[in-house]
Amino acid sequence: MSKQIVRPYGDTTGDGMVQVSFTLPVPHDKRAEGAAVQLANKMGMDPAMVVHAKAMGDGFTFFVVYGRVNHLVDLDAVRVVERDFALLSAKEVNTVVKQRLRRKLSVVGACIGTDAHTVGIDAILNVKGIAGEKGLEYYRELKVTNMGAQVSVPELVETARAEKADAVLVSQVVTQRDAHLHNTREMSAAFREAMPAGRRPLLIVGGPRFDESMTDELGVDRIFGRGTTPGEVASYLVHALITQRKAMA
Ligand code: B12
Repeated sequence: MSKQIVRPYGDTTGDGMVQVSFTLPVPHDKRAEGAAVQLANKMGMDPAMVVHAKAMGDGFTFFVVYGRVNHLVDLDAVRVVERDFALLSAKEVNTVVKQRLRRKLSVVGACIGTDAHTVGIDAILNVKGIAGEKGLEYYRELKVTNMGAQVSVPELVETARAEKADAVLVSQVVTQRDAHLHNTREMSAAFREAMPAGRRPLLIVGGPRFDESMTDELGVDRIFGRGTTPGEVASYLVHALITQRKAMA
């Protein structure tokens, strides 16, 4: 297979033009714009042009800078987590759960720590769903317990136990000081401590700023990023809890 090298595209194919945005802790004036260009130059953009600058409260300026980079992208060196399970319809999910599990599959979801961003987990769990897909509550063979926002890890473990959860779905949107990583590690450690291996529910986290390749590091079974749809999650549950488990047994 031939190596595939590409460059960014702005006005003409392969011209190397990119656009970046950032904020500097300086009031908006000419010097601030010069500072933005200096940073862009140091990032490898040359020439670099400030195309947008706006004061953001006292002493801060937001910039959009457009410029050329000389870096090449090697498509053969790209490493991503590909979907390794079949996408099933809601009907197919219900059929597999009913025929193979012979009981409802129990799912417990929450936003943990101080995180109150429930829109993402609600999109996955609530009937209304997202992107034209209904959420997991719509699936007849799934039993969903949505604990909502700011749930503590002990509360989550307790509810997972009470609901005999097959899977625990945790959302983390706030990433300040790596809160999403700390909270996820705390959660996975708590489940490992509270439940013996083999009895612990499948641990799934999701949120827009997770690196999907960090499952081992965070002690979870799967990470879902931005743009996830309920159908992908339901299909993964069937794959991990029923299809794959049966194949391994
Ligand atoms: C709406 C919103 C709020 C609402 C939340 C309301 C609610 N009930 O959720 C309110 C106003 C309360 C809020 C508050 C705050 N917010 Co806010 N908020 C947002 C905003 C505008 C949209 C988030 C959203 O709803 N996205 C839509 C959903 C559908 O997308 P999603 O969360 O990515 O979910 C999808 C995937 O990620 C994935 N997914 C997510 N979770 C899960 C879980 C599982 C198990 C799975 C499988 C998949 C999955 O599937 C979902 C569907 O595709 C973002 C900015 C932005 N445009 O993203 C800021 C943002 C997230 N907020 C931010 C901040 C800083 C705050 C505050 C700290 C502000 C403050 N100083 O008070 C507070 C924190 C409150 C708290 N304690 O958590 C920052 C976070 C920055 C960071 N690096 O962490 C952002 C990025 C804004 C910004 N640019 O600064 N916020």
